[in-house]
Amino acid sequence: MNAYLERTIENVKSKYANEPEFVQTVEEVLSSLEPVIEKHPEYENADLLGRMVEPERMFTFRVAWMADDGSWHTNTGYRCQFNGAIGPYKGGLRFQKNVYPGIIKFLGFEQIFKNSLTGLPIGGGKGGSDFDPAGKSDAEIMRFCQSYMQALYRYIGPDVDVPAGDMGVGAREIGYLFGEYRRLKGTFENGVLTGKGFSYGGSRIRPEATGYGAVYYLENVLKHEGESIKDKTIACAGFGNVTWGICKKAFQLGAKVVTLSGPDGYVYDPEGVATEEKVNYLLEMRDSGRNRVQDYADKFPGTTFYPGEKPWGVKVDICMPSAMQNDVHMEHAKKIAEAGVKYYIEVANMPTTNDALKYLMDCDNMIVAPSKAVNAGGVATSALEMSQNSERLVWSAEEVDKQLKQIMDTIYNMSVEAAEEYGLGYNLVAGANIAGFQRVADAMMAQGVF
Ligand code: 2IT
Repeated sequence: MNAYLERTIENVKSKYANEPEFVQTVEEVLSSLEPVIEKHPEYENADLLGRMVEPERMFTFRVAWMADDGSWHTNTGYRCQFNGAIGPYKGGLRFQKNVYPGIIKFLGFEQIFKNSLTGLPIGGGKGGSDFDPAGKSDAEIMRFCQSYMQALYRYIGPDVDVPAGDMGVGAREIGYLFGEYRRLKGTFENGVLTGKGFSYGGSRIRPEATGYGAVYYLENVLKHEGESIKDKTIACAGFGNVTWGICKKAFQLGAKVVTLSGPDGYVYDPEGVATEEKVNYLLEMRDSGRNRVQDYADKFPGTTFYPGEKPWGVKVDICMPSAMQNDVHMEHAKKIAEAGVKYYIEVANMPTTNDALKYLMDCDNMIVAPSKAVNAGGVATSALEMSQNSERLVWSAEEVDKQLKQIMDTIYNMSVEAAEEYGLGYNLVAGANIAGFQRVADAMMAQGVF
């Protein structure tokens, strides 16, 4: 391997041994970049890679909040402003018990390249808290969000850093966060957050965008193989916002999502999540806060619940891991290959361990697409929301959807072309890393060393 590349990876490995998710994404991205680094020896002198793996700024803050019983609790808030070379920092907030710097930094690092791939002017950032939303009342969520924003508001803004949702942060939380920002600043700067409700500056299609975008990307992959999405079976994981969007679009296009998963196991629905009632039920499941996928099997006859198991190994045409990081390990990858799956389309951020991803990419007849390209429709539509906010305009659903589709087609084409340019053949994983990297690298080189 290129010595500079290898040294950068080794430095991150030894420095951040206690942040394995961050090390994992750095290894995955950087190891794709060998031909680019070989072609650009000037990067080493400017320590471009060393700077790229170091966040421009990252901070923690105290978030104290009162529970309904009057007791006080304290959590850690995070924001990582990873790379601002091509635009204001942009990326979601994740509220989940397991959040720690390694999770925020892996998500932030992925976000840099994903945002770059959209072709829009957005830098990479991520934030969140180790707050556990499970079982919290609406009033508790509101007080937590208000306290969180009291600590964060000075450091964000429509031209500075624009947070959005991620796991545990949906339209409700964004509403409370925005209300507190507006109250503190005394200005209506709705471009400071995306994923807002439609009544105060949210974009049409933003809730659906990540799932829709993933399906638009998938259609490009299928087209390359001379196939169409109609009648295809898809294994999804999770049942949250992203999986809901995939189910909705797949249903519209005549494909069937036959599995969903949760912390309790997975469900198999041979008829697919392919009625309006079923698609809408996913929203109910999410809003119930029960975090149980078994509820789906209990509600719809003819479906089976497999407690404690994952859907990897079910015979389908397409796997779309859309739940969370490191959901698919080597043992699952082998089962996916054995089941004769032809398309492995990552959707969640880093859903595959690095060894499992390499295994799947090396399988004959398996096409692998990386999440940072496939799920970029979400943040791309956030950038469209920012555009509408700054222009004080509202675009129709058709207009946003049309732009989303165009962006996904462009991301796919740019990835294909970048891999080909460096002699890597049809490699969507390396292509996305290279295309995403190149734009940020050019901007950083142009702006001087800091
Ligand atoms: O992972 C992601 O891209 C997101 N959670 C969405 C970020 C955004 O700013 O819309």
